[in-house]
Amino acid sequence: MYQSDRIYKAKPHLITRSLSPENQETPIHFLKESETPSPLTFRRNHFPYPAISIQSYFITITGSVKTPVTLHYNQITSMPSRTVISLIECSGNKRAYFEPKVFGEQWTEGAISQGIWKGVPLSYLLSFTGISAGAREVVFLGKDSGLKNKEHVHFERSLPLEKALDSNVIVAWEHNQKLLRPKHGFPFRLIVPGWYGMASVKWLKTIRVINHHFSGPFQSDDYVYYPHKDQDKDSFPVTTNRVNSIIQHPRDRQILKPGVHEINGLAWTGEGAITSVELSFDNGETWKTAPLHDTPQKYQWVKWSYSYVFEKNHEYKIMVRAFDSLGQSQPDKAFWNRNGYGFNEVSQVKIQIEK
Ligand SMILES: Nc1nc2c(c(=O)[nH]1)N[C@H]1C(S)=C(S)[C@@H](COP(=O)(O)O)O[C@H]1N2
Ligand SMILES: [Mo]
Repeated sequence: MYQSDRIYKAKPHLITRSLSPENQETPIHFLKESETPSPLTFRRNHFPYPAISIQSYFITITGSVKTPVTLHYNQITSMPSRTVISLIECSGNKRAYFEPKVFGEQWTEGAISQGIWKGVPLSYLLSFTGISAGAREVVFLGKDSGLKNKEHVHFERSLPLEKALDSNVIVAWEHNQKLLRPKHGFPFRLIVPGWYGMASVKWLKTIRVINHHFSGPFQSDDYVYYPHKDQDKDSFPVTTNRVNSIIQHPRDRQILKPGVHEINGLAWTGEGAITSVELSFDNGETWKTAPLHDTPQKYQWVKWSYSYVFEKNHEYKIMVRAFDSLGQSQPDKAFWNRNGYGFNEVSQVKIQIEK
């Protein structure tokens, strides 16, 4: 290291995909912390940021409930809280790697971050209103809105009642022990551990219990797996995160010196927990188990690493696949779908070793 590197210290920045609405990736290869700092947490928005006034901020709980309620900011933040450490991954993460290519934000590997979220369990909020017989889903409306298919709509999504009542689903107002930042949903956002990011509705305004199936544009057009290019048959909704991994070091196409190098990265899944991570140096013929750094926790990524001796004047392909407790693993070939969700093909980097 040159002396001046210490003075002009380089820091990671977000990787920009678009500015309005703001869509930026986390520089995930350069992060060592298990909680992504707020400024480096990825940002995924469908509309411009909404204007928020805290004095007049209420959340309304309505629909198929016994007693509808309107709760002020201060009422909610003084409720019994719970802290959940959870990653959030956009279902479009790694979309850029689909073949054939698909339309949409061309995320590489950084539409994922992990944080400490504090808030009140949604089930506690719903205990105030009670739930009417026949209730099926809970709909969450965000304050942000704009034009979609020529109609003015809010970002709005539903959860099946059973998932909504899971004690890990919270209405959060803190991220990494600080007040939630405006870009991540201040004053309140839903956190739905185990589901792809679209479920974690930001700038939460209205909670509506319904006795039928919700079908808004962000529920029934977007965030649906369409396996065929030209027809909608066999479609099904995007819900839980697929088992997945990333190689943080070495980076793809990096040139390294001969000798021992540590290969490291992250592995995660939706429901269930990571059970093992395997690496292959021979195009998938044989696999070696990589030690995990911690006992895998539900809803959190786990770090893994593996040391290997690399010979001079050689090219290597390093492949990585994770397994989870539900018996799922990363496939050799991604499940192609028209809108490009849930890419979790076996991870790989190619590296070159100097002469
Ligand atoms: N109100 C609202 N909530 C939203 C979105 C949005 O555009 N509006 N985007 C969703 C999607 S697709 C993702 S991946 C996550 C991203 O959360 P972040 O920007 O805090 O990282 O928020 C979700 N919640
Ligand atoms: Mo997303």
